[in-house]
Amino acid sequence: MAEKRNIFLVGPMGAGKSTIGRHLAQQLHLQFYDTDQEIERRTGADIAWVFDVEGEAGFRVREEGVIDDLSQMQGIVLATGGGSVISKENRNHLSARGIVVYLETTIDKQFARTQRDKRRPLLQTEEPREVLESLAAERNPMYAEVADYTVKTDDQSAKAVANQIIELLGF
Ligand code: SKM
Repeated sequence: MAEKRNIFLVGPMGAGKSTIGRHLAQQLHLQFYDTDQEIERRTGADIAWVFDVEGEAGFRVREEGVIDDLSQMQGIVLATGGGSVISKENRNHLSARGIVVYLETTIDKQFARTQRDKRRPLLQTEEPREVLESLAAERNPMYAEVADYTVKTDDQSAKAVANQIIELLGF
């Protein structure tokens, strides 16, 4: 049987990776995974707990393990955590094992979509917008570096973005 290709979605918190990923997987009859959800499933605790107890460093170790395992599968759509790209090992695995799509968005949209979301311990601060801006400055070049394709998610529905990706990739 021909090898089934993977689609890996990268981008910041609030870019719509999980929602768009679900649409993509459904339309292409691929399996959908989300690294944050997989970390929670394996740990039996939520992301906030992992950050509290193990710190960000502990969370990143778990994230690397999950990305290494899931990216070795075939025929999946994977929504990666917003900080996955800071690890060179993650970037290498993603580029080598699938097609990487960067979902680009504005700070305004990110801010609106991440308010009250408890899976974002980095944003539990007085100044979440400033945090989003500084993460963007650090990480946007890394999303761009690892990406095979870049798609803007601002003005379209998740379904429309998924359709755009399908067309772009020629799936
Ligand atoms: O992986 C989670 C976690 O809250 C950290 C994060 C980040 O560093 O941008 C994004 C989320 O998807």
